[in-house]
Amino acid sequence: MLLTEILNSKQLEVQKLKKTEINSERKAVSGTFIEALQNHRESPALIAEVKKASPSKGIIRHDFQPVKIAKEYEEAGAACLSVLTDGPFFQGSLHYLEEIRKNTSLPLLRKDFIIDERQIEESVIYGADAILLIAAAMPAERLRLLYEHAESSGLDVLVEVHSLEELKSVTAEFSPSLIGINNRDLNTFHTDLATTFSLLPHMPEGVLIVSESGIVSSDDVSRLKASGVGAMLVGETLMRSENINSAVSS
Ligand code: IGP
Repeated sequence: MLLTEILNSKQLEVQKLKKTEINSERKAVSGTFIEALQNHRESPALIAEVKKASPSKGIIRHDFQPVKIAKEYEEAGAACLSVLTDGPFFQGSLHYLEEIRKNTSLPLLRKDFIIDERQIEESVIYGADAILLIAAAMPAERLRLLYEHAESSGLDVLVEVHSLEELKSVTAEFSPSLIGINNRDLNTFHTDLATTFSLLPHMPEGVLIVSESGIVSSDDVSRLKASGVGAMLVGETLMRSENINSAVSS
C-alpha cells in the first residue's frame, strides 16, 4: 500500500532531523488558518494547493514556479494556500513553503505526512499556519498527541479522514475544529465526491469541514456548495489550468 510506503520513508527522514534548536523568531498564531476560512466571502472557501507532482499522476505542472503560482492564487481570491512539502513522493519542499511565506500574506497549510513532533517545530519555522494530520497514518491516540502539540505551538490542524471508521475513532479520542474529508482513496487513487456527501451527516456539530481532492468541475463546486461544506481543497485542477485566475472564479 502506498501510504505504508510513504510512512516508512517518512520515518527514516524524521530520524535524521535533529532536535530543533529553535533558531527562529517566528511564532504561529492559533486560529489564523481557520478564521480565514470562516470569514471568507465565499462558501465553500477555497484552499488552493501548490503541487508539482503526485505519486498517481507524476508531474502535474512542468513550468512549476511555486511563488508565482501562490501569488496568482492570492490575486484570484483564494482564502488559504496548501503547500506540498514532501520531497520523495510529491516533489515538494519546505523551501517552497518558506518562499511562499515571504511573498504572500495568505494563511498556509503545510501539506506533508506529519508523524513526529520535530516536524511540527519545523512547520512553524518555515512559515506554516496549519498542518495536516492524516487519520489513516496512525492510531487516534497518537494523532491526539500530535494535535495537542501542534495546537500548543500555535498551529491549526486539518485532521484528514476518508472513512466513517476513521472519523469515529478520531472523534472518540478528541474534538478537532477542522476536519478534512479526503475524496481520494489512498490505495486505489480513485476519487469520488460521494465520500464527502456520505460522511457529512456523521460530522459533529460546529466543525468546519473541508472537502479534499478530485474537485474538477463547476458542477462539483455547486454540489459542494449545496452540501454545506465550509471549504474545499483543490490542487491538480488549478495546477493544470493555463489561467489560474479564471479557473478560480469559474
Ligand atoms: C488536492 P487534488 O485532487 O485537487 O490534486 O487534491 C489534495 O486534496 C491532495 O493533494 C491531498 C494530499 C493529501 C496530498 C489530500 N490529502 C495527503 C498528500 C497527502
